[in-house]
Amino acid sequence: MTSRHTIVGLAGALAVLGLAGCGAQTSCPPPTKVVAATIQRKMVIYTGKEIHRPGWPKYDPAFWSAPQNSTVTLTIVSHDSGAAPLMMTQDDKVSGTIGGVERIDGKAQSAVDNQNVAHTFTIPATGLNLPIPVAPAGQTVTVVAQVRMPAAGSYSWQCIAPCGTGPMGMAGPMVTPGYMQGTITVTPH
Ligand SMILES: [Cu+2]
Repeated sequence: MTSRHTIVGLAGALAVLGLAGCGAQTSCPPPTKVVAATIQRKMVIYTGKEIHRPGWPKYDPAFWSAPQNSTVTLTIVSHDSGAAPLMMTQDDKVSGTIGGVERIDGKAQSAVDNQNVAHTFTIPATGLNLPIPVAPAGQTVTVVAQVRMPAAGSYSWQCIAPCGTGPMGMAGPMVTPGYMQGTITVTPH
């Protein structure tokens, strides 16, 4: 009696799981697709004063990876209190995020006043644009956005605010991988 009850109980459990009877058949449905989890990525914008670094503003890390179709909660913490207003003012708008917003110190925003932009995190190929506002002097500002990863591949990002060196602010870190540009690698799984 005890063993029969055990067998019935196991069959019931398998039926609940949708596994009963599928072992030797070829017509079973494919296993349920695993939904990609939300993963966390964090980048810090240093200006060269915080720790021992050259005096160029720098995203750290500038290179990271995430699985395709995953949702990345991207947190960008900036130490930079210097403004670098954009030449194309439409670039002060948030685009390419889930919900069309970014959270600036917890508050949902769809744009940053252009005069208050310090950097951007921009992936031209996917239309992602996150304007990063200036931080209060001696403090940080935190921007959080949810981003759906595209198909597997290599995606260049860059800051499009003229925060670099040279007469136009477009030289030095702006054209140096690892500073104001880098690469996101989207992996197949
Ligand atoms: Cu920048």
